[in-house]
Amino acid sequence: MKFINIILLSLSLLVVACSAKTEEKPTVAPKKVAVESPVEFNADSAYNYVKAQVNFGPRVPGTQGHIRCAQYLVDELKRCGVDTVIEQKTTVTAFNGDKLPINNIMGQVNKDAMSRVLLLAHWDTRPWADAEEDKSKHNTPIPGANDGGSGVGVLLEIARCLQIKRPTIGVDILFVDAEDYGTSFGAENTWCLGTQYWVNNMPYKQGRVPQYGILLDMVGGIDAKFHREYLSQYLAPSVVDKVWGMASALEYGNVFANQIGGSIVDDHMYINQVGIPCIDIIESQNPQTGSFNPTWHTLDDNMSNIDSKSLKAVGQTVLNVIYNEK
Ligand code: AHN
Ligand code: ZN
Repeated sequence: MKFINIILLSLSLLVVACSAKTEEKPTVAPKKVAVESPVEFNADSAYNYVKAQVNFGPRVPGTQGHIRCAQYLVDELKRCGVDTVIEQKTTVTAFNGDKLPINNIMGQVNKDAMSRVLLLAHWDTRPWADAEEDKSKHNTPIPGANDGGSGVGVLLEIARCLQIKRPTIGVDILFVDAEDYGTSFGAENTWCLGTQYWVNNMPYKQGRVPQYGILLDMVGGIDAKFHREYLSQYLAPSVVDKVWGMASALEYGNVFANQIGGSIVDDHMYINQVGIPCIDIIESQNPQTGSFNPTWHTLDDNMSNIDSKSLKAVGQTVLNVIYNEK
């Protein structure tokens, strides 16, 4: 041990001596520091926001859990000091004829700013665990920790951070309903019913439409990796570059993979259709499944499969993108 230490010591002295000869710079290499974050995104806080939602039970439109959670989201946005909260309530019809009472909830920060960014996530949860192998479980609602809870949890924590330090631009934090009442058999527009209603009834005053949008969907999975989702890359490449570039600068390149991923029918598709370039941060190339996170539409989508590290990487990246806008 002693001997090795002496070798290491003499080696480092040699390195110091060599570098002193070739350059005037200090011999201690400056530690590579990641981009400074104006406000620290608190992953524990985000985790607790996810847990609070899961504690309401499934947030299936028309259920008590759904009604109680809506009130919680409105109250929490207000507690975070947003300028206004808009609740957009209506009834939509699902593919199977079910009438769904829905509520799209939007909190606005700097509500009069002309320059704005839209951040969104769906807050409803799927009434069917139809990705379970055991068919007898297919009609049980999922807990929706990752699918429903995670995106909203990250956005609530971002709302809390934006109160600590106000951004220059305006930020619209939108929780869309009835994303997950769709069917794989048939038309793709059976999904994202809340967002489809929203794009046709946007509550924006003249000129206050956001310049771009970022959708967070299932961002809390264990060891989550986010590839550049295919539609996002095609429809809003500069937004993808902006977000993946920030992630890389923050040294989250291991979480935000610089590769094209699968193509997902999701809320961002409808936002793009009304001329707002919008991307989707979502796992679309999970190594176990080749697509979504393994807990997707199963009863394992619970708190034990939520990873604070994933929430942190996504939350800090998106938060810094916001602070970076002039
Ligand atoms: C489809 O399976 C067509 N879209 C999935 C979007 C989704 C469901 N995100 C969360 N749950
Ligand atoms: Zn889902």
